[in-house]
Amino acid sequence: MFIDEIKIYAQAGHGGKGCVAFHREAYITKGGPSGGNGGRGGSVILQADHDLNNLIQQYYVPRLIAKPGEGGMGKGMDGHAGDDLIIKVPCGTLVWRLKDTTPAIQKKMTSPDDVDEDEDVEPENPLFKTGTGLRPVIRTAGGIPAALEVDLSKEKEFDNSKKPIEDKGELIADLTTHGQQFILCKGGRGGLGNRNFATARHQTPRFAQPGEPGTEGEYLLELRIMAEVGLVGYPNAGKSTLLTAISRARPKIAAYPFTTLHPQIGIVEFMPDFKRLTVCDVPGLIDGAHNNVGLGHEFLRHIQRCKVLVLLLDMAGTDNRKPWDDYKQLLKELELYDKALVEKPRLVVANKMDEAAAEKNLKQFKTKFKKVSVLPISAAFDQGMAKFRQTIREEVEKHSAA
Ligand SMILES: Nc1nc2c(ncn2[C@@H]2O[C@H](COP(=O)(O)OP(=O)(O)OP(=O)(O)O)[C@@H](O)[C@H]2O)c(=O)[nH]1
Ligand SMILES: [Mg+2]
Repeated sequence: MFIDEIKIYAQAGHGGKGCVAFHREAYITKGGPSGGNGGRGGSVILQADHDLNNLIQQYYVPRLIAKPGEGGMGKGMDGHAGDDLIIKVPCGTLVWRLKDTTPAIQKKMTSPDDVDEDEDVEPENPLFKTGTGLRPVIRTAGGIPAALEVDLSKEKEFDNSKKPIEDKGELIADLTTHGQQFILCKGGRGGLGNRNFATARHQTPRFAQPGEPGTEGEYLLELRIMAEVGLVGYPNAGKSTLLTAISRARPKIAAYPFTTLHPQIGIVEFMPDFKRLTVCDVPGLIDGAHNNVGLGHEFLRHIQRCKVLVLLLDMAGTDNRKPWDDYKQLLKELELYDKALVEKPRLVVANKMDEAAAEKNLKQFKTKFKKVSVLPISAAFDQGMAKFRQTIREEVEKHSAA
């Protein structure tokens, strides 16, 4: 299964709560407060990894929940921090924030300027504030709940259905290079223990801070493969055959449409300078792909990052189609998906030139599109491969420099 778009829920760990304790030791009277601090909660971190090629892990584990921090303890012992949850995603993953479900109290604490001062609403669970900051303090006695209570019955059920997501929300990260990390949800701070609140006038503070909640939210991970060259064409045009001819990728090749069901990447190596180019073969497009006909045009997202597009035409017209109609239709489908795709530098390649009808069709094609330069090849018979490799390299270099 190839997953290139997945909705996930992530939640960072809650900070551990501070401890209320007093030092107790023989012959030491009034030992003073000794409650340790709570540990910070673990964060949810996304890390780009070039060994992965799709988001299948997140399909099976769509809830990413980091560990909470441990509470503080007596004798001045601080709690352990919660472990960060590091999730590996393929290079080329975009992260969209669908919905921010960070608790209102935490937002209020982190951005005090945004708080509307006129608003005089009594909070549901009253919390005391310390003089040193805006962080709440709970008393261990007095009947005030230690943390905000969450009514689970009001929570919407987590839905990870395959419905297309119309509103992608806000783009918050683009993980492109191997090892790049992004903190998706930050763990909450641990609360301070009561020994932090001892003053000359108040030597026995019987309160400590609760930990802060970590941030949480629903996110959309979208993979857009990082390839320099994208192969676009009708089914059976020979895209997979071409990829096989120029690289060591071995996608399935067969004489029926939609042999390739998901994008395939091949690496083309150039000697003697060991230059490498990545080429992406996307499933075939047909008329009306933008209306989800065939495999639809959702796979086109994988060529959005390509520097150069190769429009591969079946010049022999083996499926009783005309190459010039294919060319026009392909451009139309690209434009309907994203206008930026037709503005990308492109190379028109005529495949199956070994077939009898191809030569005649190519002549006709050239008379119809005088300005379009066409590169004739025969991928199955390795004809024109050296020229094709050289051309894509030149094009990529030309457009990388710019
Ligand atoms: N005669 C001839 N046949 C070719 C050539 N290139 C590919 N073919 C044939 O065309 C058919 C389709 O090739 P594929 O490479 O699977 O085509 P594709 O564009 O990847 O097709 P989809 O994956 O379905 O989109 C196969 O039967 C190939 O053998 C060529 O240069 N000459
Ligand atoms: Mg194919």
